[in-house]
Amino acid sequence: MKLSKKLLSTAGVLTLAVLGAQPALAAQTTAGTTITNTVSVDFQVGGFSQTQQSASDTLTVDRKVNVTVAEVGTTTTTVSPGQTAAVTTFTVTNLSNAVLDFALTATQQTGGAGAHSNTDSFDVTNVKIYKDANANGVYDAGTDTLVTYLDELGADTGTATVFVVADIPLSLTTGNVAAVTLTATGREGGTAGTQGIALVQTTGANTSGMDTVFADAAGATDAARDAAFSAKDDYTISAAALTAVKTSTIISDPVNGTTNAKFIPGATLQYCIAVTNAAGSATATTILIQDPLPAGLTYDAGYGIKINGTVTSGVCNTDGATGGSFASNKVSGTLTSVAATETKTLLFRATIN
Ligand SMILES: [Ca+2]
Ligand SMILES: [Ca+2]
Ligand SMILES: [Ca+2]
Ligand SMILES: [Ca+2]
Repeated sequence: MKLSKKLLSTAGVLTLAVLGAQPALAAQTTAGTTITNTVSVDFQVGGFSQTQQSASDTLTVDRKVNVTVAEVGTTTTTVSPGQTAAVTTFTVTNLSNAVLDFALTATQQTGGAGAHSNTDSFDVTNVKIYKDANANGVYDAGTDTLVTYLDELGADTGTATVFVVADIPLSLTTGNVAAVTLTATGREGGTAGTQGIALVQTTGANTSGMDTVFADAAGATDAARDAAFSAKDDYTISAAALTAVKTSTIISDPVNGTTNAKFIPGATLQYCIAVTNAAGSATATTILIQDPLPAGLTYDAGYGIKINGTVTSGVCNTDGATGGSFASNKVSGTLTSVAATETKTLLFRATIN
């Protein structure tokens, strides 16, 4: 703070008027601003006005560095095993009274608390950070910008939306969690288009120039007053857990007909492949079933293939729709979808040679 003062005459009657006083402002005064405060003193001697006296004080507003990072939304990002470009979203807000750059890092952890009362159990891969270039709050591949820092984020609540985008490995089961932490670290604004150098806090006494004070709080993994702030979000796996059961049932034979039929040559039997998805699972879709017909059997083309049928008390119903195909001695069919706890079937018939 720079002080310049003039001693005032004390004779006579003093009338004080503060000139240039500012009302309280909601917005923070920009760092580096000089504030000059001038006082004037009018007085009389023997009833005659004397020469006005004045004094002024000039100070330089110092730089308060403050930043927050917050997860957008309040829930985990639900993902499928093998999903690519899975997105978690954050906002970075510059609460400083200066335009600053913010270095961005996305880190993972091994175990420990995630962001939503859960526990980290795997790592995502191919982690990248994007800025929401078109400011629509949604990650747009090819439009939003791959970044390592936010350039020239405006003073006094300048904000940017940042996406952490990652791939999800296969072979993960429902409920697995990968936590990610986004950290934004304030840096000098430098020039536009270039990341500024690290900020240095002014140690010791106030100086006449623009000092720097770190005023940020402690976030998820950073400390208070370190020019950084961090927040967690996480990915949670919702996987399908399919099991298949294959059964054969005798329908008829050429001697007994349908009563007490046996697996003798010429007998017709029915195969049922029942696919079940476990409770709590994601719905599985486009479930391709392929069943090569073994030697000794002839496919019953007259009966055909029934798909998306049901099972009652462990017994396959013949309620599926005609579909699927038989080619190269192989039965194939695609079940549209199997939701959690649901069972659907593919059913066909063959005769014993
Ligand atoms: Ca992890
Ligand atoms: Ca966008
Ligand atoms: Ca910059
Ligand atoms: Ca901090």
